[in-house]
Amino acid sequence: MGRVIPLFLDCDPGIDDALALGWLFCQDDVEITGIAASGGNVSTAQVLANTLGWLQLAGRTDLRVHAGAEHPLAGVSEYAEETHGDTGAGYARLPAGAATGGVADEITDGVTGGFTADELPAAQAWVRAAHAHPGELIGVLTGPATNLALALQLEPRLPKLLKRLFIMGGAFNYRGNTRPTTEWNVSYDPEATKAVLDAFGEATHLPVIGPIEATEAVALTPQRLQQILDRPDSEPWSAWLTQLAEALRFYFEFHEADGHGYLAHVHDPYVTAAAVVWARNENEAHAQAEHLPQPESQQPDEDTAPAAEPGRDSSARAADGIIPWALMTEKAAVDVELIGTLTRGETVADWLGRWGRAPNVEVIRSLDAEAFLDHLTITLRRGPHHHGSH
Ligand SMILES: [Ca+2]
Repeated sequence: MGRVIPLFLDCDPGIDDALALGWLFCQDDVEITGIAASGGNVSTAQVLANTLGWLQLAGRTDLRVHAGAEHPLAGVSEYAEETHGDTGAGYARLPAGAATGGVADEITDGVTGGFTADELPAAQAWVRAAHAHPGELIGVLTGPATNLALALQLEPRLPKLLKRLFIMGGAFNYRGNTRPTTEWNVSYDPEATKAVLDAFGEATHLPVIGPIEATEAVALTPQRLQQILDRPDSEPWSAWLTQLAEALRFYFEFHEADGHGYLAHVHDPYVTAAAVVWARNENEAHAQAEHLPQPESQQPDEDTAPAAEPGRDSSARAADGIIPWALMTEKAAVDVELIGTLTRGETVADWLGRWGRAPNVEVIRSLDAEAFLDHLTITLRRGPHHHGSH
């Protein structure tokens, strides 16, 4: 196992957020330093309860969950119950988190209540995580950017303190999934996304954004889900997967009603996995460089890279700097439309450099969705290695 990767996840479970959490539970070398859960798809209290429920069901009550902002920076919340169900977890029945209580009936034997959110609010938790791991922390946003924007007000050096930020969000020159040209996370809090993108242009590694025109390719089908579920029974992971399947059943139906077919676009696990595998590749490239006999030599080439560890997915290219599973990325000056009466919340990339601004984001333009889905299927089917050792 390589170096431990400290990671802070800011999410809004949300069905594909739950998949991102599940993928993270299966990574032995990731230290989840904190999880921010905030409103967006449903209320913050409900999202908090969902997050605690998914963690409790997986036996991960060792993790710290922080309540995020109640409302976007501009103050008006719009929920999306039609997308993720009334509770934000589709048909899944999660253990009732003690944070709010009464969300769902207790469903599992032997899982006790009392798992509550950490007292520290999400914005402060971002700052604490960055200070605890200066230059090392991977930040992942799979919900609105509100908490991170608030954290930047507390600690403007966050872009320098993080190793890299990965964002699921936006739609570039593409039909939206919320309003005609907007993606949900950005549409919910455009001011927050703008504040984050403006600030993180200063980062050593430009933030990476996975917009829906790229991530929609990650379409999980009932056949894929069956491959994940077709495994030896082992608690509590089997129980976790059973509820995930219930959540996805709702998501399949939603996508079918929306004209996409009986499947689910799962944006969040891709961006989360890309963040971790990128950090892993970076660490390996550095370790490799330190052991080269000629320190003046440039980056190691792929031929001399160490053999992949057993179980390590080889579909994500190992070359330094490449975004895993991405086929094409593009660095650009990106901004967010705040005023447009029809287009508020649209992400705008200056592909031709007409603004004369330096690029502030690396945009994923296309990805190898089948390779990633293979990886996701294998990972979730295998489950966590060291469950219960925390
Ligand atoms: Ca999400």
